[in-house]
Amino acid sequence: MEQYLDLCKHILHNGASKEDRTGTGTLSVFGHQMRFDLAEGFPLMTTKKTAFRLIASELLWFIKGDTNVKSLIKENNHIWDEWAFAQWVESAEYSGPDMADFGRKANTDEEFAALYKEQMLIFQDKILNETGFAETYGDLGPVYGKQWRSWAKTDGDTIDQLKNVIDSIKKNPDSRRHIVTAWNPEFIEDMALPPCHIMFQFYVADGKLSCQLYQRSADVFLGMPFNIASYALLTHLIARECSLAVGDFVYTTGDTHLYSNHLEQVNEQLTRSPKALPTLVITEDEKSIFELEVEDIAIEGYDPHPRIKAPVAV
Ligand code: DHF
Ligand code: TMP
Repeated sequence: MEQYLDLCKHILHNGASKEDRTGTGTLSVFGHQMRFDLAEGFPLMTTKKTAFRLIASELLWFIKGDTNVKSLIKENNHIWDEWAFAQWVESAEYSGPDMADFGRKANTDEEFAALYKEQMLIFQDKILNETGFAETYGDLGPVYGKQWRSWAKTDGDTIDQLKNVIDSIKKNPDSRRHIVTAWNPEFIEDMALPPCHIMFQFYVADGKLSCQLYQRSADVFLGMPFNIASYALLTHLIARECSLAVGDFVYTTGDTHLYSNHLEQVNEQLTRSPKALPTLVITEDEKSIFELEVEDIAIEGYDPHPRIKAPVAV
């Protein structure tokens, strides 16, 4: 994971100051690539404790074609809550205290942060318990799961890109067309957040499966550790499905940024030395990639440095 620490240093030294949609401000570079040999270990951050359970449960949520935060919240995974909450507090039906600009204000105004926490708890409770609520406000729109599993065709039919790519890897491993794309221009405006990890391609050589991801926008401190581990896990799961060994995960990013309120945390992380990488264990032999549950997937030998908290820009 030296590559990750090198990228952080590179951005700190060479990043351009850029304003951004969230009003937080970033240091940013454009166009970057890393490569992880998955046979050398599972690339989960060791210089900062990273919640593998959340990464696995989010990936399985994509794989199942789900786009509603209800199932994530049921698994005690709250990484997508803010973007569903935004839909609720901006709706005509919401009548609580004004939550405009809640993402930024919750990080800067303590009094507001308490109000926000209270509304978020009410929201989570409604998602889990109020009939019909999650259907309206928990759905993030046609995001990853929808595009991966049921991309809408003009004739009304749908395309299962994930099933198709598995079939094509099995039938024609040398193909140069093993592609899945989440960027569907027709539906971008209906999504709670336009996809960040946009397109991935598989490649087979010497009995090994490699994967390259293009990510248009990368929050290097918070999102990137999740994205690296998520696509490493996806590559393992697809390789298992196709009876192949794992090769490289090639990670290409566009706007690659450190938020201005993550700099102290990054500097803390840079004082730490990477440790041995953990290994991935799938405890279930019979289930296909479409049937696996989060309990079937574990990480062994993970002994990271402690967690470093940072606010997420909404
Ligand atoms: N927006 C921004 N600005 N950055 C993101 O990384 C991001 N990621 C999204 C949606 N929108 C985003 C989806 N993935 C966290 C990690 C990944 C993620 C969303 C949130 C996160 O907050 N991680 C924290 C807390 C995890 C926990 O609850 O334990 C972390 O410390 O890793
Ligand atoms: P943007 O849509 O304005 O680019 O904002 C999205 C932010 O979320 C940006 O900081 C990148 C970050 N992000 C990740 O880094 N990884 C992810 O998987 C997701 C969903 C978002």
